[in-house]
Amino acid sequence: MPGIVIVGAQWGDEGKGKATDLIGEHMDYVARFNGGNNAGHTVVVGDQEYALHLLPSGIIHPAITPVIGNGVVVDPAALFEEIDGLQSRGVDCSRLRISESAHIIAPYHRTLDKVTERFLGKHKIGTTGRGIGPAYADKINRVGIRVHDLFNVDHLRDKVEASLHQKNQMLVKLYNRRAIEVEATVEELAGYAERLKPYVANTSLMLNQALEQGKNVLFEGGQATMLDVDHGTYPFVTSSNCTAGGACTGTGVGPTKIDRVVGVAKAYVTRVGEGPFPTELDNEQGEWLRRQGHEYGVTTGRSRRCGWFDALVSRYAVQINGLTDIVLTKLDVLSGLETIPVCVGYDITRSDGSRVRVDQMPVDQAEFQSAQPVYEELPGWREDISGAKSFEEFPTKAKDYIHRLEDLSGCRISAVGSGPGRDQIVQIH
Ligand code: 2SA
Ligand code: GDP
Ligand code: MG
Repeated sequence: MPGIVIVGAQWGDEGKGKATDLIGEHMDYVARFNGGNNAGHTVVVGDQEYALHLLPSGIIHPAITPVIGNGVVVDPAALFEEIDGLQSRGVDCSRLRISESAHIIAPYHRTLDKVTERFLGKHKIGTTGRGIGPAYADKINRVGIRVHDLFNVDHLRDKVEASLHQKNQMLVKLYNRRAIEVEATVEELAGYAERLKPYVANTSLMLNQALEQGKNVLFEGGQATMLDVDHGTYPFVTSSNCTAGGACTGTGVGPTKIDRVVGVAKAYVTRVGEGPFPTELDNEQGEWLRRQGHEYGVTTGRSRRCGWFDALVSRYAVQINGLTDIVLTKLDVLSGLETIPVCVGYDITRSDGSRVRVDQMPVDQAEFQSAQPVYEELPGWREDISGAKSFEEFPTKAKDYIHRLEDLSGCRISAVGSGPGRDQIVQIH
């Protein structure tokens, strides 16, 4: 009864969509457990490229049941737009099941996301503007609206009133904006109910029963370890648990049902949005990585910040997620470099002003902000590896690079991406 979790091992966009699609081929269910339509997962099938946001990557496989778990925040407008887009390309979405307990992103969450970012000014997070943070804040504040609330209008009105009461006072008094109307919001949300209904299910029960019957379930993480609200570079994080533990709370499946945890890591590192990034290359080399790797946001189109592989980040991801395997993507992007720097330590400033060298992730964010990378230079390779079909076909220096990252991370690398295509991945173990 394999339950397999896939998580991002860095700051996102590592190629989780592709890894999920690959492993998902052998799965019966693919369940999203966190985030919402802030995610952008790319799946390339032949000459077709699919950009998925809220829908699980497994939706592309006709034999898989895609699931949106209770830990996800669902924007109904974005959901139907994505379903319509896929269906117009011949992808059947009727198998999708959505947890009745998942929280809803209401129009006011999107408004608040943008207003908050504007008011934060230089302290802004660089969010995707999809209303993710405000929707999760309401969940924690216990004034959220859940999927099943949409099916009873009186009940829904009550919830919307409770949710808007404090927000409207803030909008009017603090931000000098117009109050959000309860009735218009209720009308809009209730308007989605009929179309939503056939998709809604008790997904926790469904997944637990499936696992008991020996079916295979893949838990697909959105965003990544370093963006996790508890374990990431707080406050420059998203508002959900993107790490492996989130797979359990975000689907209602217990940890004893999880057999493997796969972390997806790029052969270098990227980040979008604000926040510290020790190996960032704010220079021509960073530009080169961005160009070679086509590093632009799938959801917002923003340029991704690029930098060298950071072994402290990957070691931390192994620890926080209990990774059993790493899938290393985009190794092809590094072809042609004379040498490749890999970060093996940080020089950080402690609160008393002293400078020390560390080889573990600092928890104190002021220390992390001060981190200067310490590099080990690994030899590069010239050959194009995009056509490699087996590990043996990789140049020796590429193999050495993989083995060194494996040693530094403390986890086996079980597959390596050699290009964006569905079959451009080489299995090692
Ligand atoms: P939010 O919108 O509240 O989740 O933003 C908070 C931080 O989380 C980051 N974040 C992401 N980082 C990488 N990829 C993401 N998905 C899209 C993609 C991003 C895009 O796949 O390319 O298109 O820009 C994603 N979603 C959230 C975000 O940048 C903030 O730092
Ligand atoms: P996700 O958010 O982790 O699913 O990743 P994204 O889809 O946002 O970004 C990863 C990008 O890298 C996509 O454009 C993928 O098509 C692409 N990609 C994935 N694996 C590889 C690889 O091994 N090599 C190359 N060149 N591109 C890859
Ligand atoms: Mg992405």
